[in-house]
Amino acid sequence: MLYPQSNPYRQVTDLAGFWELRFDPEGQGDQAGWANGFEGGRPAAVPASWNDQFEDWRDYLGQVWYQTRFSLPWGYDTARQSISLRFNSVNYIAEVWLNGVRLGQHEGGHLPFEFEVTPHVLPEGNLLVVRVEGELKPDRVPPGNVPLDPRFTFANQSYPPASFDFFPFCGIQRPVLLVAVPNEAIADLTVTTEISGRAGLVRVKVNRFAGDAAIARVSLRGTSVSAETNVVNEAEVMLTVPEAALWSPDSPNLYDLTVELACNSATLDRYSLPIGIRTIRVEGDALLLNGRPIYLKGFGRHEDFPVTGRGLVPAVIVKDYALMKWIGANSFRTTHYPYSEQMMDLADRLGFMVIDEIPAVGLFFAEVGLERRLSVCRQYVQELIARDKNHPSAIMWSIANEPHSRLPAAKPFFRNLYDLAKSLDSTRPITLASQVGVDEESFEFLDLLCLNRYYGWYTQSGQLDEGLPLLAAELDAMHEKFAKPLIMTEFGADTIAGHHAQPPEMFSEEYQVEMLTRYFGLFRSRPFVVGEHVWNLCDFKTSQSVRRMGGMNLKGVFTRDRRPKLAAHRLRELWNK
Ligand code: BDP
Repeated sequence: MLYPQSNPYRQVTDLAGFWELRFDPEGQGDQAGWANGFEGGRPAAVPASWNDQFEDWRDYLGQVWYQTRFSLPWGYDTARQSISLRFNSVNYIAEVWLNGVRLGQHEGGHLPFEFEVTPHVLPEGNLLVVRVEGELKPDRVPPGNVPLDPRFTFANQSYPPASFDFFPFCGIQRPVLLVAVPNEAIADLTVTTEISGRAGLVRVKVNRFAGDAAIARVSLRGTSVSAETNVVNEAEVMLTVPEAALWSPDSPNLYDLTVELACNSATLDRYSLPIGIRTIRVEGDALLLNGRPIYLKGFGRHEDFPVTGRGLVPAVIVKDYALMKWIGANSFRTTHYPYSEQMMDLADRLGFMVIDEIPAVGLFFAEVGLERRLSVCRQYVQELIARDKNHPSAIMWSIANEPHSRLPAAKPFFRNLYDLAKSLDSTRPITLASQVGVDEESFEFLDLLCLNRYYGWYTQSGQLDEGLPLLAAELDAMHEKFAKPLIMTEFGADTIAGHHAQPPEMFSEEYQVEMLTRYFGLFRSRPFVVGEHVWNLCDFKTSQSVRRMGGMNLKGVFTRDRRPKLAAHRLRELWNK
């Protein structure tokens, strides 16, 4: 799935703006035919979550209707082009109508979907209606409203009752794009790279929508490297780049790959894609980038900001990368759902390694709804790999965060997802972030271990002296049992900015510093630990509960408005040593 772009053969228009929105708690819109348009909407910004835009619907997750009108921009031509609508992210279920024609629906909040609209779109006065619904349900992923069970404490005690620890923001949260491509367009590109001596080998698979035989010319701008092949539906070429400038966090070199499709000397289509030449693999106890051991320093994060909720805010993306660079991080995990395409593009450009996670947080394995949860997760794996497979920054797939894996059904569930992911992409390691550690049976086949732990916080509270040896013992036990490298994907302490204590006490800035410093010391003494991701880059909004003062998770090293706590300065020292 190629991200839309504009060039002499393609066109993309962002439908961002003030749409109209109507909350529909009684479900009257279905009977009243709001799919054909409705009166009485209030202005709502798209893209953005709806929750923080209004003071009267913050916790509402039920049905809402959005609508907007648009004209076909100059240059769009339904006779010669295929026109589609692409939604980058709508949480959670979206159903879409154009001019009263139902286009389809999509489940899942953080991955793109599109509908072809060529036969339905008018030159002027198009009416686009989207029904969105974000209820928390046990058979959705991520789940919510899970029946009472003491093991699922977030679900028991929080409002809204999510089975995960971040606010369940809803709405049209990323851009909606009107896209035109030529009828015979390039449908997809798949780029994989290898290193041979000092050369880079770039394999490019070209897929086309229907059309007569054409020639695909593949080249790297600024080099003399190119190749061409005949293509009807699918074809592959291999480029050899002598003296290749590899992609890595220290030097995130990108090449501009251009694919041009031509027939009888007429160019039909062109697509340009920044690519990085790099390899990533697990060998023994090490994670190797370009054949050399690499250590991940960074964070779990959230797409979260006041007022816009989980909406795309490009300035916040730039700011977060600036803070991560300043502090010395080289990586992050897309906790707990895929981040925007824009975030991934900048990771490529700025040199961040990304553990790319599907939105499978809070998974549980009770039989009811299990099959449905699996099929939704399979859909997520397919959509994520289709979206992000060409990013050099995406170094690993994560197929879950903290599943409640103690039931026997967990292992076959993850085996299924692992096999699917491997069949779609054999080049990247696959993992999950575990809360059951040594009992996570799926680590027998997953490529690498990821562990989340809060010794000195949720357990051994306030007693790092007690907690650290337990963590050490657990790391060793996991290494002993699975003999694979391990990334510490979460650890941290809630910290009230400006609250101080000596001796360090929970919630003080000093305690966060003390905990992170001690954890780091432990990781350095275990060579099989290949990464440390602090929880969290910034404070972030959650549901309300007794564990979340002000409906906030305060484990940020920066505040929600991106100001450093003491720990930010400490991490900067440690990571820049
Ligand atoms: C872990 C979860 C993460 C939470 C964190 C915490 O993976 O989403 O926010 O704990 O409690 O269990 O702060």
